[in-house]
Amino acid sequence: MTNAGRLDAFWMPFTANRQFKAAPRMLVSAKGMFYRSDDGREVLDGTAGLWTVNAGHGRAQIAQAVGRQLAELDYAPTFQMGHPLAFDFARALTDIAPGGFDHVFFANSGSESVETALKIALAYHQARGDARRTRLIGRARGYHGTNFGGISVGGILNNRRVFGPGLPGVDHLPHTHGRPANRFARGLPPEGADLADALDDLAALHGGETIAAVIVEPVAGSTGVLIPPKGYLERLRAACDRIGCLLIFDEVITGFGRLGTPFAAEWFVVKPDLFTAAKAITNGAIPMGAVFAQNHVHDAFMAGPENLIELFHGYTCSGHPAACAAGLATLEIYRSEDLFARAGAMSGPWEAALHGLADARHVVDIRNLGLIGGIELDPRPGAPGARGYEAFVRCFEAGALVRVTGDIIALSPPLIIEEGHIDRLMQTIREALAGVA
Ligand code: PXG
Repeated sequence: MTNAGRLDAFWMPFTANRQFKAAPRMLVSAKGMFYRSDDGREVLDGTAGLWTVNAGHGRAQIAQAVGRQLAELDYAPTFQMGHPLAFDFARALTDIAPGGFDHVFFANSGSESVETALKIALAYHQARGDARRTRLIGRARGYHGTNFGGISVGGILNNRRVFGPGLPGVDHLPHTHGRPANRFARGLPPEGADLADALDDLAALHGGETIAAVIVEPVAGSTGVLIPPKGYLERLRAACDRIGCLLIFDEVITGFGRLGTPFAAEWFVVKPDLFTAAKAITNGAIPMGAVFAQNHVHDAFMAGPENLIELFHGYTCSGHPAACAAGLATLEIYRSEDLFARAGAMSGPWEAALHGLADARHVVDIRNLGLIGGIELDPRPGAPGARGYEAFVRCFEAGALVRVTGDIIALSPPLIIEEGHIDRLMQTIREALAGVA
C-alpha cells in the first residue's frame, strides 16, 4: 500500500495532514532521553513528548504498575462508587501540592481539566449565593486546550475562528510578551508587571462583581514560551483579591517539576484558588488530568444536604484505575529520583547553553525558566511560520525532536536530561538553523 493509503484513516490532530502523510515522521520506540524513528535513527527528545514525559521514556515501573492494575481491576466507576487507587492517588497528589490544596477532581486530559476548573469556579459562586459572578477572564496568547470553554478563554484566534461564538461573557487580559527591554532576558523578564492591572480595567468595564474567575498559564507554553514578568503573577493575585474573583492557574505544562518545584504556584509563591494538571501526571503513559482545589473552594460545595450531589460534573474515566496506577508509579519515580530538584539544579546549565544560541542564525530572542526554553526566529518575510517549520524538520532529520509554534522553537526536555544531552540538543539546533533559508 502507498504511504497515503496506509496513513489515510488517522485524521491527525493539529497537523497538516496531507503534508505529513506525503513525508511522514514516525517514532516507533523510546527509552530514557531518546526516541527511535522508523528508519532506525536515535532522536533526542527535546520536548518530553509534548511536555509529558518528565521522568524520561520507557519507565518499567509505570508499565508494570499499569499491567498489574489492569489484571486486578480494569475499570470501576467513580460515580456513587469508588475504588481504592483513586483515593490513594488523590491523596498522594495533595501531598505534593502547595498547602491548603487538599482536594483533587480527576479528568482525562488538560482540556477536560480546564473545563472542570471553569465549571467549578462558576458553581462555587452559585454555591455561595453570589449568582452574579458568571464572567470568565482569560488572556491573549493563552492556551487552555481545545474544548469550548478552553478555546473561549484561550487567546489564540485560529483555535476559535471557525468554531462559532464560544462562551458568552468572556474577556481577555493582554499578553505579557514583546517589551523590547525583555529580549534575551534570563529567567523572569524585568518589565511588565503592570500588565496585571488590566484586570482592574476589565472590572471597571464589566463590573467586578460579575467576574467569576481569571485563568492564566503561569508560564505560557504553546504560544511560544512566554515567561511572566517579574512580579506579574503576584500583582494578578492581588487584583483578583480586590475584585473578589477566583484565580485559576493552568499548570498543564508547568506541573510536575518543570520549574524545579512540584507546581509553578510554589516556584512563584503565588497561590491560585484552583489549578489544573495533566500530561506529566502519569508521565504521559495513560491519559489523565486533574484539578486541585483550595479547601475554601471545595468546602463551599459541602454545605448543603448530604444526600445531594454537590457538583454535577464528571467523566466516565475520572480516576480510571490504570491512570491512577500509572500516576502513583510516576510520583514514586519523581520522589525516589528527586527529579523536581534535579530540574531546578539543571536549570542553570540549561539557561547558559540555551542563551549560547543568541548568535545562531535567525535568532531574535531567547527565553527560559526552569527546564523550559524558547527560541524566537525572525519570520521569513511574507511567510510566517515557514522558517520555524523548516527548523523543526531539519532538527528532526539531524536527530533532535523540538516543537515549533509559528517561528518560535519551544523546548521542554525530560527532567532526567544531562549536560551532554543539553550540549547535543543546542548544537543540533545551531546547525539546523545555519541551514535554514
Ligand atoms: N492547558 C495548557 C496550558 C496546555 O498547554 C492544555 C491545557 C490541553 O491539554 P490536552 O491534554 O487536552 O491537550 C494544554 C496542552 C505544545 C503543545 O506544543 C502544548 C499542549 C498540547 C499540544 C502541544 O506546546 N498543551
